[in-house]
Amino acid sequence: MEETFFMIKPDGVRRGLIGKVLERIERRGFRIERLELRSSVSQTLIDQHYESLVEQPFYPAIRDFMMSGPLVVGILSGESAIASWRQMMGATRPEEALPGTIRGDFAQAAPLGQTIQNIVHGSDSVESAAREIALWFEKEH
Ligand SMILES: Nc1nc2c(ncn2[C@@H]2O[C@H](COP(=O)(O)OP(=O)(O)OP(=O)(O)O)[C@@H](O)[C@H]2O)c(=O)[nH]1
Ligand SMILES: [Mg+2]
Repeated sequence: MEETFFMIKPDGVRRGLIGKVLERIERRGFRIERLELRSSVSQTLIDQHYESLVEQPFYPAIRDFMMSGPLVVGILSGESAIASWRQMMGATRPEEALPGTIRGDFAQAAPLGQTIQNIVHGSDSVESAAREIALWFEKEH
């Protein structure tokens, strides 16, 4: 059994997709270990979450987007949960995400110069899952 951290980003919440995303998670057979709506998150928390991207030129737009509204965070468990959830999310860029994936079914390519809005997040390795679970669920905010 493996645990992964997942998120429904502000675009997913804004568009009323919480139920549809959770329905897919349950249908696939993951166990939802934790689930919380966070109505606002600090810049520090987002910067820590995306610590590997903070230096990128496109990062400020991502930070603004992630702080633009409520988001849902949670922990899933299951066999190969990290890779399975990434598969269900689809590719980072909506125009590359296959139909059948969450991003491929619900997200559109960002207009030129605008931040990618891709509805969901999932940890990309065992190390990042442990780091993100600790960051979002085991620290004071
Ligand atoms: N503009 C721009 N944004 C990017 C680029 N690469 C990544 N991003 C944004 O940064 C976020 C994090 O990038 P990654 O961690 O590489 O992608 P990901 O794991 O599929 O997405 P997350 O679930 O958000 O972590 C993405 O969701 C995008 O919004 C890029 O080359 N250009
Ligand atoms: Mg990532």
